[in-house]
This record gives sequence, C-alpha cells and structure tokens, in this order.
Amino acid sequence: PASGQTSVTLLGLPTDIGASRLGAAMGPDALRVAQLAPALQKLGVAVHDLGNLAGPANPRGERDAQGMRNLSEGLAWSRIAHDAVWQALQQKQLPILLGGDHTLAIGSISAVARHCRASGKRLRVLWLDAHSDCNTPANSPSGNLHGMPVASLCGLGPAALAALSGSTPAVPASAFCQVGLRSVDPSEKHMIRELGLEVYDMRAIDELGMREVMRRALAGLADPEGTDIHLHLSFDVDFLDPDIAPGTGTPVRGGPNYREAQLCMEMIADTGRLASLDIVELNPALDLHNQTAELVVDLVQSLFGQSILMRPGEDTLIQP
Ligand code: HAR
Ligand code: MN
Ligand code: MN
Ligand code: MN
Repeated sequence: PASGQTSVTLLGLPTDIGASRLGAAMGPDALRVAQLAPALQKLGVAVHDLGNLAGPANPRGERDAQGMRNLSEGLAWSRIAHDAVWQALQQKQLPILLGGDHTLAIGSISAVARHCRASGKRLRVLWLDAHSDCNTPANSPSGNLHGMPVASLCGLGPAALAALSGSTPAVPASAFCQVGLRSVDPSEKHMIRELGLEVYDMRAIDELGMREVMRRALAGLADPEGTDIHLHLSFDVDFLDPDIAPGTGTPVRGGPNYREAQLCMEMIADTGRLASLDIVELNPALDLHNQTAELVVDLVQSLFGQSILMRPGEDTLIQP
C-alpha cells in the first residue's frame, strides 16, 4: 500500500469543454465538499490543495473542419493540466488531478510520460472507464474531445494535442490497460485492435471476476523487478455502475458494483506503485446529494491503503 509518507497535491481543473453536457466543471469542488483531503489525511497522507486552476470558459462550439469541438480550449486546458502535473512530479508529489472532463488526461498523462522519460521509469496507465476514449477526430461520432484522449496520447489526432509531452506518441499503446468498458463505438473497436490495447470489458469482469481481471491488469507491478514502474490511474467516474454513481455525464448501465469497485482500488493499493491519479467526469449537476463524490472519496481511501482489516504484519496506515 501507499506509504505513510505519501504526499499528494490536489489540482482542481474545472472544465467541461470536452463533453456535451455541462457540469463536470463543478467536479473539483464536489470532491472537496465530500472531504477528499481529510479522508486522505486520516490515512497518514500529506495533502496540499493548490485549489482550482483557471482556464478558458466553455464556448460550446460546433465541430470544426477536422471534426473536433472546442479544440483550442481543449488544448489550453490540457497544457494547464500538463504543467501542473509536471510541476507536482518534479516536487516529488503524487499529483491528483480533480476534473473536469476526461480531455484533461491528455495533459496529465503527457506530463507523467515526460516524467518517466526523464527519470528512466516505465509507465503503466490503468484506465478505468465505461468508454474506450480512443476515437480520432475523423471517426468520433460526437466531436467531443473527452472521447479522444487515448488516441491522442498514442499519437493520433491533431499534432498539437498529441505532442504536448514533447514526444509523439507520448505513450506507447502497450502502456495502457483499460478496465470496465461497456460503450465502445464501432470505430473504437477497430482502433482497439489496431493499437493492440489491453482491454477488459464488462464481459471479462462477468466471466473472470474483478479479482482475476485486476490480477492480470496489475501483473508484475508488485514484483521486486517492478520498482521502476510508475503506475498512473485515470479514473473516469462513469466506470462505476450508475445505480451507485449517477453523478456523471455519460452513464452506462452494467458497471462494477460497490464491492467490485472497492476490490479494484484495494488491489491497486496493494501494488504500492500508484504514482499519479486523475479523477474525471464527476458531474455534480446530475448527482443526488453529492453521493457520487462521496463514493469516489471512499474509493480513493481504498486506493491509498484503507482496508477493512489490517493484514498480518502490515503497519497500520490509520493514525490513532
Ligand atoms: N464514444 C463517445 C464519443 O466519442 C462517447 C464518449 C463519452 N466519453 C466519456 N469519456 N465520458 O469516457 O463521443
Ligand atoms: Mn516519480
Ligand atoms: Mn473517459
Ligand atoms: Mn467514460
């Protein structure tokens, strides 16, 4: 599990430029209202909250000639995310990006990739989502940038977005592992094969169980040879079943239930390799009494080592 000396930086990126529905811009504040920082502090994690960073408003534009909505604003927000995450990593902090829509992962993961290149680490990106987010501008059904971050990070789509980390592709497709998929466009099915993405859709979770899916997804991470691995988690809140997490813009039924989601987070914590995190697509305008934000905070506690019972020989992370 994450050690007691873990020091995280919270970065609020209040934008919904990549989505059709408004409201994800309120995500960072909903997580603060749900007591994210105190929940982490309870586990012995030091928390620095940099507040919400400023960026362009949502012009609610139409698709451009290349097929994208709000590209210049998406690029601006991705740069802001990149710079903030890069700076936190330079300061040996574990950055937690509070979105905001999933476009922001272009910025955060570009920065993490750059950090890994600079420090000789191997990057593993675990992508928890109902969606594959590997559309290109040409084949996207919506033009929404939040459906394009994986393709963009793999070097497809507009050069300006793809090149944010200073290298194109920012991340090899083989670094990604996606879990929880259940809404995949025909063009994305093709792309998953083309890129050779490692994916575990909901049927895989049904057939293998969350434990086996996560065992495969995290294979090698906890080994002694895995000490040079930087694990980035990109957590799209719509990964969760909408029955427990209604506060998101593109809910899809048939997602992981409460215990499946907790087990997923607990198993990530057990690797001890989590080094950066995105929490995206939380939309408080669609939520009921902030329950989705509260659930996310609960799950993040598991991600940072909270367990139901301490394992034998394990130091307690909960401060007396
Ligand atoms: N695949 C669809 C599109 O490209 C829907 C994407 C919805 N995206 C998210 N991100 N919420 O995972 O428009
Ligand atoms: Mn590092
Ligand atoms: Mn997503
Ligand atoms: Mn999604």
